[in-house]
Amino acid sequence: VDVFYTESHLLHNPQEELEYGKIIPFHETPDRISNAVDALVRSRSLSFNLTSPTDFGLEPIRAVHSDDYIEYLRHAHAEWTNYVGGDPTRGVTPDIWAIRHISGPRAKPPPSPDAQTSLPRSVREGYARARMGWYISDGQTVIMEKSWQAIYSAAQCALSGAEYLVKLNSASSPPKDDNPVTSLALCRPPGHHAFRDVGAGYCFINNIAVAAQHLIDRHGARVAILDVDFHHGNGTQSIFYDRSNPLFVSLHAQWDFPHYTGHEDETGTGEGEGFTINRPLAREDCHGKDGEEHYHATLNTLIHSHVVPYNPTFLLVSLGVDTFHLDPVGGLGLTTPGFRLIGASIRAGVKLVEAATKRRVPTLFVLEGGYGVDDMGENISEVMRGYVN
Ligand code: SP5
Ligand code: ZN
Repeated sequence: VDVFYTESHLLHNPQEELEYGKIIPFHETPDRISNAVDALVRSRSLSFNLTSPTDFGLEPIRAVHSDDYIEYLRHAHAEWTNYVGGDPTRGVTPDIWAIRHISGPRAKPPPSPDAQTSLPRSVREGYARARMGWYISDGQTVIMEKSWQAIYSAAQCALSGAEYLVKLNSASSPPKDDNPVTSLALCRPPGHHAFRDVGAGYCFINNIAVAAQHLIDRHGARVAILDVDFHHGNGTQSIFYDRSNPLFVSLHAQWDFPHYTGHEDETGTGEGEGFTINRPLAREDCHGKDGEEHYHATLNTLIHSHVVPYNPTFLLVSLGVDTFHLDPVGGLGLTTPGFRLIGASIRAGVKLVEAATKRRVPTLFVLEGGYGVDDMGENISEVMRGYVN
């Protein structure tokens, strides 16, 4: 399995996050990826080839995110240090947030404090404070001095994984064998809580949305996104809510972060009606052996009732392994063999689409959450093993 990965993620190194009023050690740590890479390389059951991403530039990111938001991410740390008086070693840790639906249509994105140097210092300070709460919606999504480089590179990993599948698919078309066409993007920071112009839940750029949009724009793809992270992929949902391509399907824990979305009655709007599918699971229903079976049964139903009938030409999986029963942030009762089953269920669905359409369905796995640094490598590896076997 080809894996897209870069050490640039190390540049995103917050030490602490604000969690329900307490400052705690940052969960979304560099060793998540470092340990996962070690585990993949050591894996005896499957061979993983690590590849550095290609640089596709800013354009595919701008196809999903607004220019003012991208500019903010690039300058946030300098604004924090220069105007807010923030501790540069702690990084931008917002504790004010624009509640946009309350602020209403009169609320405006605050301008950059660097744009108008003739304004009084106090006004520019005000802009900088307002901006951190406008563009970031919680205190976990911390921006360090060099975070942008990691954020940008993570999106390039997802794009590279997608582009690699396009190449592989056209090289082997029509396919003679039954070999899976798949790749894995080890993105850090993750992406599925990132909106068009708001970051949240450790996410800044929505890596999977950028890859999906690129496949649609450049390759005329019909994309299905299956999100199996513990948390609802609210950013991805929001970006594509009024569209019929991509399809967005999410299976997640009920009433946990991001707290307000992911209910079954969120099904899309306008042209997108019916192309967003949510299945929230109660945590109590997912513990123990029966619980794990319940999880897999629900996942299978989603794949067979929604992903397969959509006949996607590409499948993108938001792969969070924070559903692992020992995960310190999530935890939905899944065991390591359960991750292998997730991969196998996805592959079974893909094979049905391939049989119906006589075309391969290249499948890109994009890493989202997973915080149990000792286990996540093995769990990721098991998903891939389940998929390719
Ligand atoms: C990409 C992703 O998985 N983002 C998730 C962000 C969730 N942040 C966690 C918030 C609070 C978690 N507290 C867990 C403590 C349980 N002991
Ligand atoms: Zn998650």
